[in-house]
Amino acid sequence: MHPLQVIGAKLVVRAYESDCNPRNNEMAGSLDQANCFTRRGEKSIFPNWPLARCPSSFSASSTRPPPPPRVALSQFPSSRFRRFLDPWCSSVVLRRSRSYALVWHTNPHRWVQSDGCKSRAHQILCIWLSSEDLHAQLKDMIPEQQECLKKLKAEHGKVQLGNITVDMVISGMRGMTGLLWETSLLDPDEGIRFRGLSIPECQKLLPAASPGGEPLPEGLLWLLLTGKVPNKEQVDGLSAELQSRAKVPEHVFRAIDALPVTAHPMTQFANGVMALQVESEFQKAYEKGMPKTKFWEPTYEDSMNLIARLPTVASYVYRRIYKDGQIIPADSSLDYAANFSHMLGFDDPKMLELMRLYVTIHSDHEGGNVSAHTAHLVGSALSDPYLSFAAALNGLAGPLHGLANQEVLLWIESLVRECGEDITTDQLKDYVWKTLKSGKVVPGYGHGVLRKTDPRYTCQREFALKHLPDDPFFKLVSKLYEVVPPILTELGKVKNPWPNVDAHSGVLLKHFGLSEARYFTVLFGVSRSIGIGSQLIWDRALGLPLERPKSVTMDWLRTYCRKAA
Ligand code: NMX
Ligand code: MLT
Repeated sequence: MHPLQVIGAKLVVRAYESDCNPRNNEMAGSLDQANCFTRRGEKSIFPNWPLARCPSSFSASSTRPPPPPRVALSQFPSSRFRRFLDPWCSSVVLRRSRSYALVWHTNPHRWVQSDGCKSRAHQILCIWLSSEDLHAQLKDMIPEQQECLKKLKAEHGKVQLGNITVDMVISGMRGMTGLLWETSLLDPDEGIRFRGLSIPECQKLLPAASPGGEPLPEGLLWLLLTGKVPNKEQVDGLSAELQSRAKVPEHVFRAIDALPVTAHPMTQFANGVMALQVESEFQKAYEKGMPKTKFWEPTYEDSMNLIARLPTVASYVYRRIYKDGQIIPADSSLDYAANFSHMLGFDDPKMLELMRLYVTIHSDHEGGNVSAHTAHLVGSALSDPYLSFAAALNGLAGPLHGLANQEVLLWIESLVRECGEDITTDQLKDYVWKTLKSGKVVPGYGHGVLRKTDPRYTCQREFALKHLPDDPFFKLVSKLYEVVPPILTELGKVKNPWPNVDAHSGVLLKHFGLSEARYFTVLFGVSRSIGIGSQLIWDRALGLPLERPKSVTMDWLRTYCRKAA
């Protein structure tokens, strides 16, 4: 392969004679392609690059640098670049940033005459990752967003957003605006918007595995982090980057194995996440000492590594508990969600599509929900993303939050056990009332913010109508949609009688064979890492401070109200 050759449709390689600084030479190809510049040289090959960054084995004064050692090109963020570089056999990365990588390599096919002897051609290859690279985009965006926040604070810092009532203080801060959360916003009637895009808009705009398919969660990750809709190449690059980060250290599995196999899957999963923390880049960098302006960089590394590694940890938990510990290795040809489904043991193409949809829609739900808020709170103490996310998982494991998906399927299964599958509307009503009268909530219904049917429920319903319209459990879920809201309304106190995301997810998974309800919240957790990880990066990039709201006692409230009256 010759360096001047155009490789595939994406890589443009040009011979380049003088300055190879990619920042100064935006010459090859379009910006949404990865541009590669090559420069040949036997000596004085580093006029523009700091020598301190070169391998110690050679310097600018060397007439003929020794061939660089063979290095694993796994240091590259994308397997595409690895594939591209492999044919040159021996290459060494001289300098690597997120926006470009400068590589010294020896071309085994090309010999040059120099100082009277023949040697292999050495070349400097500069790969500009440019817009293919998420980190580079973020780096460009951050100063601008920091300025926006500074301006907002300076110009509007004293503007009131509402009154805090005693009710709000007593009732779990409901309706109190108190958090900055950039990645998504929840409207009580419309539902979630990810960086301004509704779920149907995401389904239309985000790249899919095949045309017309469900969005790839990698695309959503890109959107949450940058606010921009990525193209397919960018999403494929991100898939490859996540794959290259996905290796889970052995001790994580041993940490999970230390728990009884009967431990709840969420306990095993959270334990695995805590074990992953051993590799935190943020913790290492903080211990060494780093300026506040750099905090976001190791947070990025940790968040991306965490997101990348969770499917392996989560599927290990599943296979350990339910499949006699028979682990299925990752398939690097698959995207993030499809590979997760594959490692769990489900390869039906429709299940892969379901997993893409599932991971996308569960990823983020603005900042005030228990899991996201917990991560934000813990992260505000500069606890690293692993610690923050493990804390979030423990909140997600509660039945009023993420565990509701487990509760819904168990509740429906117990209904079927009691009344059979051909249940009448009256039987269904009786069952709902029986649940309420026993002091339990109807799982999957109601919400702290939403006041209409959750659009996440609606898109799952549409998925079911398309792929499994005759599934008996789907039919039951549809009947419950007719029966439950009027009953909850009749109860008088329920602010939102409509179904939320958890009312639907279980029956879809069950249809494709993933029927172990106790495991469902782990799937929710894997997905939630995408929203939480993205926001943690922005928390650190924007320099958000320690979260520390004021609390008061009942006595304080009484005295205050007496004085105010
Ligand atoms: N079944 C029975 N009672 C309910 C329900 C329900 N589905 N939803 C709300 N209520 C009750 C609630 O318990 C409260 O009763 P009380 O005054 O006796 O304490 C009353 O109605 C008022 O609650 P709301 O203000 O409507 O709801 P709140 O914001 O406090 O709670 C949930 C929101 C989601 C915790 C609540 O609706 C619920 O418990 N739903 C069932 C569990 C569930 O599906 N959770 C999943 C939420 C989504 N997620 O994935 O996290
Ligand atoms: C979520 O996805 O986090 C739930 O819908 C709960 C919430 O938003 O409060």
